[in-house]
Amino acid sequence: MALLPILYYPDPRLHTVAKPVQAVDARIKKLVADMLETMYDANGIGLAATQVDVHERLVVIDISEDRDQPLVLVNPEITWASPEKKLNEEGCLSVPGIYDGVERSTSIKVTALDGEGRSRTIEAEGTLAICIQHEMDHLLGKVFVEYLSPLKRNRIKTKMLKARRETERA
Ligand code: K1U
Ligand code: ZN
Repeated sequence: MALLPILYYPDPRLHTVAKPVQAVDARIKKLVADMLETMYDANGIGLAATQVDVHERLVVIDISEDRDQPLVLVNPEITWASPEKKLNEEGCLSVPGIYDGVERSTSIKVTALDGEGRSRTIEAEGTLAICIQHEMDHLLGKVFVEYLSPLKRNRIKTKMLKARRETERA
């Protein structure tokens, strides 16, 4: 297994629209293992392939306290989203240190393949529903800061670019 480098906002590659995974083969299984290792190492509850510069429809999630219940979604599609929405605080491994409110459906239904290529239907609510919607936005090239006001987004962009320059100088 290997740790994969995570792209940081405002990297333009984060805005790439992912293509469907053609087959859950050895390459995808290795990518899943590497993405899980990368997500656990970064203390995240989710990671989309987009964030590691792979533009295929694949996400990994683990919202369990003991970090032992990985969920792999290949070619996920939301088939139903509740009209009821709620504002929740979100973070993102591609925008470290920034947390802000995003309105999301409180419950969703999702179809996907699992890490073995088997068909699955998932009914999610609470943190899992929020996380799936956040990760599926990544697959569409959308980062959560795009839900915020242009003023907030520009401040975040400036902060991230400054942090990157300081890291590069160190
Ligand atoms: O996609 C990502 O960047 C992962 C992201 C998922 C996410 C967190 C919170 C709300 C929606 C989606 C993270 O894991 S950021 C890490 C983090 O801030 C966090 C970790 C554990 C619980 C809650 C937040
Ligand atoms: Zn994210």
